[in-house]
Amino acid sequence: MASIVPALDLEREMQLMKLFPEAIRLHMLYKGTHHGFHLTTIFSKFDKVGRFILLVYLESGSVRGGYLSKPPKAKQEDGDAFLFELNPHSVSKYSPQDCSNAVVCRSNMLSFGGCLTLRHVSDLSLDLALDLGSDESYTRTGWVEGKRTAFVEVELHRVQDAWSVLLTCPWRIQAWTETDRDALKENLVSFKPACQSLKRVRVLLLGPAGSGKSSFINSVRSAMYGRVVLLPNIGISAEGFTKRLKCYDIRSEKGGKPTALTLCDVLALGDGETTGLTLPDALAVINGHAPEGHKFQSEAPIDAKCAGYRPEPSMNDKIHCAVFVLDACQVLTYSEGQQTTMRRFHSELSDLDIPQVVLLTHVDQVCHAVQEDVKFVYTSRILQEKMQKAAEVVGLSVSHVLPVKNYSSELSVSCNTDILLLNAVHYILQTVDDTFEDYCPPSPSPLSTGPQHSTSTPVTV
Ligand SMILES: Nc1nc2c(ncn2[C@@H]2O[C@H](COP(=O)(O)OP(=O)(O)O)[C@@H](O)[C@H]2O)c(=O)[nH]1
Ligand SMILES: [Mg+2]
Repeated sequence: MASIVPALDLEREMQLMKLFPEAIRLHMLYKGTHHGFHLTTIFSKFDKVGRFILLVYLESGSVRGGYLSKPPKAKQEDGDAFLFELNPHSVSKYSPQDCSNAVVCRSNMLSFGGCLTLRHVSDLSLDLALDLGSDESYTRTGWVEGKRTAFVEVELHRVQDAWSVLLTCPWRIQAWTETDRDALKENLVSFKPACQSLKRVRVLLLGPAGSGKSSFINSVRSAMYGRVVLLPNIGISAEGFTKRLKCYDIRSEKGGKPTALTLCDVLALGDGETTGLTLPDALAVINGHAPEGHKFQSEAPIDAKCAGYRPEPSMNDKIHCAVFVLDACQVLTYSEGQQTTMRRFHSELSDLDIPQVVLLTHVDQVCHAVQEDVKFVYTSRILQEKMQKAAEVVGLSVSHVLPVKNYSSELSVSCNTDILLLNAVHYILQTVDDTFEDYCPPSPSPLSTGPQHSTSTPVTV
């Protein structure tokens, strides 16, 4: 089933979730265009126990459906059943008025009163007909489509308790208190690279368009400032919004002293070698040749002729860590071209001994428990699976994958979101220190050996 994707878009899935008082998760059991439009096949997909949702996608674009609180049987009442209708920006729920008629199951039909009926027919190419109506069995649906309403898809989903997707013990240990957040902030403020010759740590964010690179920069700033920072660098376009090399200092607070961390945003990675950031341009940035503000152009690769080109960059002009930013919603569907590009970058950067990590964003959009509270990242089975896949996409081990939720729609910061973001930063800085230790003499100050944790427990990877 893994490769069969429900036709339900995220907006409608969220609408559906809201019909339940508790957090739920859907697991698809049947999809008409994949399994065939036969009533017997639908019946065979019901488990012996459990709750279910039947979805019918009408040709008109509306989605109608019914909820069954138990598997359908010839004679039984289902007082918890309900019908629903999902349309762009509106959702309606209809409760049963006659429980004995709420769900009716016969060998040739499955019906929710007289309002939604799937019938076996032999005169249609699909073997399945849909009748929609309105009667006394449910509160007034107002459905007027009538017999043989045209539909494009039918799906059956098992309804699961969202919490059952959680492990009993987290697989990484993380503390989630305000004290821990403050300690992580303080770690960043007081951080000095262990390598004496390094003034600042310059981190390059690499990833497909829309993966959340620019949002991460804003989110780390937000965590430091204690309020959501909105910069005009976020946007949705196929090839990405950022076209220039732009480096952002991370300050301890608004107008405060810059910390030793600089996050660099570049053109998004493309699909294959012909679009997006090219490997030679990325290497020019990593090796410190490209000036701040350089505009990437496929027809004009970075070379000595570029304005501001640094022929002999110092160690402080270079990039000290590459972060691959991947979207948890997309991680299973990145194209072969995108995956090849990322693995190629990973392999080239490994040859240069550049430390690399993977930042997995959008974690709030793949697991309802995590959406509720990001502290469930390390107990969510879904997230664990996505992190493994993210590691595979780039070619790194899971221990290098850091889940984060960027601030995207909220107007104020939250403690646990800050902790994930700052922990990612902490891990990146630690990785840089570990790598550069082999190249430079350590700085003499005892405070410079990386973040000082008093009460917080950094993520154990
Ligand atoms: N829900 C959610 N949305 C995100 C997250 N990160 C980024 N976004 C949204 O994804 C879109 C693309 O993000 P952006 O930072 O511009 O991607 P970039 O092209 O990699 O720089 C924007 O609408 C962001 O608000 C995240 O962690 N969770
Ligand atoms: Mg961007």
